[in-house]
Formats: sequence, C-alpha cells, structure tokens
Amino acid sequence: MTTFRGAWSAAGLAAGAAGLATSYFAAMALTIRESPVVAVAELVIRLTPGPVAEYLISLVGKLDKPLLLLGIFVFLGVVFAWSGRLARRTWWAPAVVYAALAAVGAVAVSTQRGAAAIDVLPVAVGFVTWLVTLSLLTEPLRAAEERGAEADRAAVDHLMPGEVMPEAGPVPDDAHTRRAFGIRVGLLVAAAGVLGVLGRVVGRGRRHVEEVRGLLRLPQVTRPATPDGVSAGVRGITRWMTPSDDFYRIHTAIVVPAIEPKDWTLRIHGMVEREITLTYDDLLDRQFTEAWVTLSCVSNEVGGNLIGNAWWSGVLLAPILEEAGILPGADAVLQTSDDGWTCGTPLAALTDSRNAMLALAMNGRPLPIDHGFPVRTLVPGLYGYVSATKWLREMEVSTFADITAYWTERGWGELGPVKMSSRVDVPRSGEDVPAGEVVFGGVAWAQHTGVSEVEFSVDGGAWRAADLALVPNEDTWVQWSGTADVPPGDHIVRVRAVDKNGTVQTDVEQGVLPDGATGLHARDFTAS
Ligand SMILES: Nc1nc2c(c(=O)[nH]1)N[C@H]1C(S)=C(S)[C@@H](COP(=O)(O)O)O[C@H]1N2
Ligand SMILES: [Mo]
Repeated sequence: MTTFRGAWSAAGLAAGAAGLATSYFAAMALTIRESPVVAVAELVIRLTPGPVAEYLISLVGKLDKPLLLLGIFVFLGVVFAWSGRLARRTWWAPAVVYAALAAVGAVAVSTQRGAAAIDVLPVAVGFVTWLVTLSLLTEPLRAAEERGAEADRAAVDHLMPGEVMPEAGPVPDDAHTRRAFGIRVGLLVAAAGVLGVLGRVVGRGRRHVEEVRGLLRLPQVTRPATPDGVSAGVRGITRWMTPSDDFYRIHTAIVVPAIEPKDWTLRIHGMVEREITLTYDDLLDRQFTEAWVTLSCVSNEVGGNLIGNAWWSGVLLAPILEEAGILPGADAVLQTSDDGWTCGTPLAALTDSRNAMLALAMNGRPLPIDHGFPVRTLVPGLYGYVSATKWLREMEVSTFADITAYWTERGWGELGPVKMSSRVDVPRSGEDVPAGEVVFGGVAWAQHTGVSEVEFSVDGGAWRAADLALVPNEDTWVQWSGTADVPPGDHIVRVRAVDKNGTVQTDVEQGVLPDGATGLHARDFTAS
C-alpha cells in the first residue's frame, strides 16, 4: 500500500508555520504587542526562578533571548510534525494538540501587563489556521491512502492459495497526489512568508509611531484633574472619567493608521475662500482649548457601554474654518480619515459656540493610536459616526446634498445629534441585595443640552427624583443616585432623564438604526 509518511509530517509543519504567520500578522495588525510566541517566551522568562535564569544567562550571555525563542520554535516544529502524523489516524488528535498550544499562548498574552481581551484574538486566529490548513493539506493524502488500501484489499482478494502478495507497484495517481500536495504546501508556506513580512512592516511602522508618541511633549496640554463633586459616591457606578485604556473603540480599519506627527497634514478645501493646509506644528502654535466631553456611539443600545468621558485637549475648529472663509450655501463638512473613512458633519456644529475641536490629546496624553493619533475631530453633542473622525486628513466644506459618507451610505441618519439617555449601573444586573433601603445609581447624558433631572422607578411605581452629582459643563454625562425601600423578592428598576429644555427621555423603544436607540433602561435585581 502506498503511504506518504514524510508528507504527513510536512503537512503538520506547514500548517504549524501558517498558524504562526497568521497569528503574528494579527498581533502586528491589531496591537502594538509582540506575537503570541514572544508572549510565551516572556512568560517562560517570568516563570523561570531568578537563580536558574541567572545561571543560564551566565552560560549564554546576551544570547539568552534568541536561544529561548529558537528553543520554542524547535519545540513547536517537533510538535507540529508530530501533529501532522497524528492527523493520519484521527482528526481530533491534532486538534487537541493545537488547543493545548493555543491555551498556553492565551495564558501568555493575557497575563502580560496591560493585556486586553482583544490580545487573545491572534491566538484564536492561529488556532483556526492550524485546523483549517492541516485539514486542507492532509485531505488529498488521506484520500490517496484510502484508494491505495482499497487497491491492496482488491489485490489480496484475488490471490490464489499459497500465492504471495506481489510487490506493490506504483499506484498510477501517486505522482499526481504528490504533485498536488507539493503545490499546496508550497503555496501555503509562501503565503505564510508573505504574511510574516507584511506583519513585520505593519508592526514596525506602528511600533515606531508608538515610540514617537511616547516621547512627544505637548506643553499646552494639562493633566486631567477630575472636578470635585462629579462622583455620586456610590460604589459600582461607572467611573466619571474613563481611562483611555478602557475607552470604547469603534473603527472600520482593520490595520489602524500609524502616522507620525511630522508626516501629518490637514487639508481644508471645498466651499471656502482659501484652501488651508495645516501641519501638526501649526496646531501646536495655536491657542489650545481643553474640555471634558462625553463621546458616544450611535450603535450604543439603551443601557450599553459604547460611551466614555475624557479630558480632551486641542485646537478650536471654528476659528480655523473662519480663516478659510466659508462660502454661502455650505451646510456640511465631509471629513476624511487617513484610512479613507468618511463622515459628513453639520457645519453649524463646527462653527457655533460649542467646543468643536481638532483634538491632539486625550486624558492629558497625546491621543492613543487607536483613538486617532495624531489628530482627530471631537464635536460635543454629536454621535461619533458623524463627527469624531480619527486619523483626520481632510475636511471638505460642502452641502449635504452633494456628499455621502461611510455610514450614511449604509442607511444611517445624516445629522446624528446625540439622544438623551440614562443607565442603571447599580444594582448590577441580577444582583442580590439586602431587602430594605436599596441604593440605586448610574449615569445619564444629553451632551450639549445637559441633564436637569434623573428619575427612577421601582417595579413600575412612582418616579422618584434621583440626586445628581456635579458636572463641569453640559457636554458630559452625570452620575445619579437614590435610595428606595424595597421588600424581599424580585424587582425591576427603570431610569429616565429630563434635559435642560424640559424634555423627558422617551420610553418609546427604538433600535440603534438609523439614528440612535431610545427607550428606558431597566435592571432586574433581587432583594432578600
Ligand atoms: N477614521 C475613523 N474615524 C472614526 C470611525 C471610523 O470607523 N474610522 N468611527 C467613528 C465612530 S462610529 C465612533 S463612535 C467614534 C469612536 O471613537 P473612539 O474609538 O475613540 O471611541 O469614532 C468615529 N471616528
Ligand atoms: Mo459610532
């Protein structure tokens, strides 16, 4: 019977390499971190007892890390080849091996300092690649071996008593199978190589920009000082200031732009008297403005957390647009980002008295790359999808009649003013609290209008006025709190806000499409 002994190992090795390549690329594209393999190396270093590490380093000196990585790769090579051979008998044995490797990778990346949930994604990508490529590669081998086994059985059936099995002659489609297999392995290894190179390029650019960002000093930017009284003093309410690391992130880019400030320009053109191109240094030369502003996403469901509040520093947009000289008839600005994303912003919101700005810093530091470094737009009172362009490159003054933008082309509303909303944070969903006096709390927002009252109701009873914490302006969310006497049993609490125009938050339920969700947030809890 024909076998492809070496081929099964080769398939395992090629699949293994492919998974390492995709996970490396994903890590480079998604984060500034190293690949999962490096995370594992770091984990090994962390777990190695100090004296042992010192002894090893005394033996190999500066080669310690390259040798460690080499060791990991050799180990992986052996395991990959072995899992290829395992695949010859059962499909699940290599899957178990891959799962074990992925588990080690996942532990390594998620125990790194400052790890986020997304850091595990490259490991998952590698795991799926292993499974898919191994089955793609081994499928023709399996088919050929089965044909071979059948041919052998047929031959045995035809033997005369006492006759011996003739030497197995070459099965005619062997050569074909080998060639097809060779081509698959070759293509896969080539693709892995290309991905590896791409990952390097993407990763290097981003790491460099990350370094530049780390060294940047913006003299006009002050550290965030949380104003007094903004906390309602109830444990469990979302922090009033959202740390940048915890701030929600929404973008369509798979590989986010990495732009050095020295390479950044903003071109303002269209219906203007004179076109303007601004550099990063031009912005640094201007008067800075700083403000607490709550940014929210149109895709935030009632009670959702696609919302955050930060201290933003930058340059006011209104005077810049005035310098350009807006021509009569314009009512929109089409913004374009470095990655080609677009949004149409109502011109009025950029030129009225609100703090519409080109933001350079978030929470006292240059914008994180994921939040638009080096420059993004920020417009209080509008959802992000019509205003908060990250990696901003271009502003074309125009009319809504003449433009379409990324999300409006996909059925979302043109103007995008933020809808008033409120949320219960305490008690937590399904929480068991002692019966009697129960503490409630959460946040409410109506950016650029301001919240004047928040009310909550337990089990559909009367609306009770909540206490509001302080806010520095009308552009941020506000924390609310209150207490009510609650008997033992299952309960539900609802919340609603009233804005400074006296409008009461509607209880009419609407989904996020086309222009933001409405309805009242409710939480179930149990008192006992
Ligand atoms: N370049 C670019 N800018 C963008 C987006 C995008 O997809 N690409 N998404 C927008 C949307 S929908 C929102 S809600 C905000 C989110 O900003 P954040 O990721 O800093 O929270 O960015 C906006 N700016
Ligand atoms: Mo959004």
